[in-house]
Formats: sequence, structure tokens, C-alpha cells
Amino acid sequence: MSGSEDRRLILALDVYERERALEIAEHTADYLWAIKVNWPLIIGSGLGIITELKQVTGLPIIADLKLADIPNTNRLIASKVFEAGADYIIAHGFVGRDSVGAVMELGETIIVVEMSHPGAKEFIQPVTDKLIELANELEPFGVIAPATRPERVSYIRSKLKHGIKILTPGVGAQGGRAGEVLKAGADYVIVGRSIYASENPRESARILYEETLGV
Ligand code: NUP
Repeated sequence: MSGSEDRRLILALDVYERERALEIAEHTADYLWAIKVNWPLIIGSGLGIITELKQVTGLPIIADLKLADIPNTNRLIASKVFEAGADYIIAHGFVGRDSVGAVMELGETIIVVEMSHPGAKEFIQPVTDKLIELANELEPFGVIAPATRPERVSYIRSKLKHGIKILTPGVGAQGGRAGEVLKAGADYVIVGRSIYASENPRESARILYEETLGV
């Protein structure tokens, strides 16, 4: 097993229950670069789960809030979430540079430039180029791009400034494949159901981790 800096797998921990979340996190941590928490877990267990997951695993925590509000509200939300121990917050870019900037002033930010579900083709994909321009201008830690469309990840990689990471949800349950999207230029794969809803989350994480090696 490599050091955590070589790992490229992010667990999307979309369960409600605190105990289940902590158990899955502990069992899979060896194979992860980071843990991503989203609204289901925050609603089910409270914001303190971020602090606890960090303490238990020692891994970076990504808060996938997809913030999409006016700058003041983004700031009010982000400051509490960073305070709880989140290392990164995911924000939508389509609300404008002032809204994203309000989050970036407080901590490391990841901007959505294209989503992984079919509906992303309706409104988000048509503005992906502009969202890439926004990312190139603001230079966040990273961007979200779809593992379900590796060709789009290649495209986004070709337009994105060197150094900005590409994080790709959509592996497994949504049909994307880890090896393929990493070859297309992703830095990290984000996997939820294929790990947390499997019979043996540790083994599922191990298999995915192996798939990310040597790509
Ligand atoms: O475009 C996106 N697609 C996506 O699935 C942006 C996201 N943040 N996500 C999130 O990644 C989604 O909300 C979930 O938390 C995770 C994917 O989970 P799964 O499909 O692997 O279960």
C-alpha cells in the first residue's frame, strides 16, 4: 500500500447514519486519498461528522455542498463548514465569480465545471467552456468533471491550467470506470455506492484502489 499522497480514490460517503459512516470510513481509509461528505450525511448526522471523520481517519475531508448562492450566504455557510474541519468545499461556478470568490477567500475550493448525470447535458455542459475559463482565472484547488464521459475529461484537461486538479464522480454506479477516466486526465476518482453499498466496503475500496495504481 502506498502513502496517502499517492492515492487517487475519494470515498463519497452518502449514508445518513453517523455510526455507519464512521465504520465504513475506518474500514476503507487505507485505500483513500480523501473522504467526501454530502448533504445526506450532514443532514443525517450533523456537521460534527466532518470533525469526527477527520479525527478517526486522519484523511482530508471534502464538503460537497455544491454551494450556489449569493456571496454573503456562500460565505456564511462555508465559514461554518471550514470551521468544522472541512479541507475543501465544492461550489458551483455558474452563480458567478463573486459567489465562488467568497468561498475561495475562506479556504480550498473545488468548482463544478461539468456534472456526471445525463441532465448535465441540458444546462451545464453548454457553459462548461466558460466555467473552465472561470477556474483558470480563479485557480481553485480543483474542478469536478464527469467520470461518465471520459472524452469530456480529456477535453477539460486540455483547456485547464496546469496544476488545477480534476476530480471525477460517476465511477461504478453511474457507469464510469476508474482506469479509463484517470487515463483521460483525471487526478482523482470519486466513488460512493460501489463502495459503501457493497457487501464488503473495504474489499471494494481495495479493488478500486488497485485499479488506480499505475495508470
Ligand atoms: O457531477 C457530479 N456527480 C456526482 O455524482 C458531482 C457530484 N458531486 N457528484 C457526487 O458524487 C454525488 O452527489 C455523490 O455524492 C457522488 C457519486 O456517488 P455514486 O454515484 O458513486 O454513488
